[in-house]
Amino acid sequence: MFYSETKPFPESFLWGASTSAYQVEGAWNQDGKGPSVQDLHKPEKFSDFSVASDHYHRFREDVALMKELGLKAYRFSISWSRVFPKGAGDVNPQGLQFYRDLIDELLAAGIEPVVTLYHFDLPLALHEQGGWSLRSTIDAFEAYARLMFETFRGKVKYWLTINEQNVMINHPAAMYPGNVPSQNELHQQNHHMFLASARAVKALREIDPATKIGPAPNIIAVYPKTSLPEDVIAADNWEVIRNWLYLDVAAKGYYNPLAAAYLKEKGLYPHMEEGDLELLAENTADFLGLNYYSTATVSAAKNDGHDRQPRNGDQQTMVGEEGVFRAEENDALKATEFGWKIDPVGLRTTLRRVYDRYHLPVLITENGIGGREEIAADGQVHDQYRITYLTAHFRQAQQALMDDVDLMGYCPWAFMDLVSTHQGYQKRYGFVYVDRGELDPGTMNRIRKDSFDCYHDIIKTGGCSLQEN
Ligand code: BGP
Repeated sequence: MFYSETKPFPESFLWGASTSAYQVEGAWNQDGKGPSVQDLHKPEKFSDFSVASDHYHRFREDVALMKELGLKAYRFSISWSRVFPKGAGDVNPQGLQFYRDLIDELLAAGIEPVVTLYHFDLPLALHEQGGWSLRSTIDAFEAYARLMFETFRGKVKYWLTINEQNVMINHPAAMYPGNVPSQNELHQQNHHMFLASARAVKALREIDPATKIGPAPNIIAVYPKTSLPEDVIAADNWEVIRNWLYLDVAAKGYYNPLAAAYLKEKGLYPHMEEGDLELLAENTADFLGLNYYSTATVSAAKNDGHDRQPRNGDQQTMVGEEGVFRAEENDALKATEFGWKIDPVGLRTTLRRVYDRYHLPVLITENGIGGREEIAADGQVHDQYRITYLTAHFRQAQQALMDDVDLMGYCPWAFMDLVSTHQGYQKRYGFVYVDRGELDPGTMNRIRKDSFDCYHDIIKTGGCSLQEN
């Protein structure tokens, strides 16, 4: 649909940027921090998370750059094991102080903190006891969330519960170095994470009722490969299993019936205790965060032993499931150098589908493009490909606003270069370049990329500069 005139972004729009604790902070064992599951990763060719972008020591310089960029919001996560080194029990005062200082620095710079409680970095001590397979981890999460809500009452207005719970269930390898749980166990863990989020929502309503909270799953529109009705229904099925299972619990407070039918058919429906469904029903989200990078294209399963392909996928490279769907290439779309399909219109489609289902405000908590980059001879970093990617996506977000989607804001991934989940610093995402090598920490100097200036202009003009280029 074409509109005769482009409407501006609202004044209150949260122009933001994202990071997560373990990918950016470093200082993995300093000032009393306990290890998380991510600290077990020791890749030979890629950076681990021990130093990362050294944000822990340089956060004031980084916040000054955020202010210069013009950010209205900064979405980051708290490292649970920096605050509770063993996940539960004793609090690490220095860990808590780091987040007090960071949040105060942001507020002094006029930047709204949007804080994720848990972004892939379960405290190792909890993991070793059984992690999300145990209901005691729900109690630990609630205690952690309560402390955060009490500590930052009146300062943080937007909380996110769990980052990409659906990715942790569908692509679990990155969360469980060396030992991926069975499908049954994963879906039991999934249920426990739903309960943990609902307990956090309940706690926030008691502690700081004016503050808003929501989930941050990875949500993408799923397309049928052809107009064959069998392909269309396969796309519907996969969209329900991958997306709506997660958002229905968070937003509506119940298991999607089709997703439940799938889980029962596969023998994966979780064990529930009395009161679980009531807890979910009574504690739903105020808004929906979503991470969007790409779309998926699928065709009907043949149930012939070959539906599961390709064998290895990541969060954006779908792997088929026997008897459910086949993953397909979308030949209409170009891909990033890491193979993720680029689909700005898919962002508009995704936002419309989400808003149509839930009628809740939506915040884009991640979206961006990763690529190999280096400092040019002129000492600058020229990332025109990121400018092209982001401006195309911003324009589609604006179209979604015109479609009447209640879009609160947009936090591209990432504010600065950080360790990617699979490719270290070979895959960079930031507006700010971090001068470090893959294994060599380098100078850690921060360099504004060309996309920094472009995003600065977009924010400054409230999106008007998007019409100019
Ligand atoms: C999301 C994660 C982020 C981030 C991003 C880019 O799934 O929430 O933590 O890593 O994807 O992914 P990658 O680092 O694999 O390129």
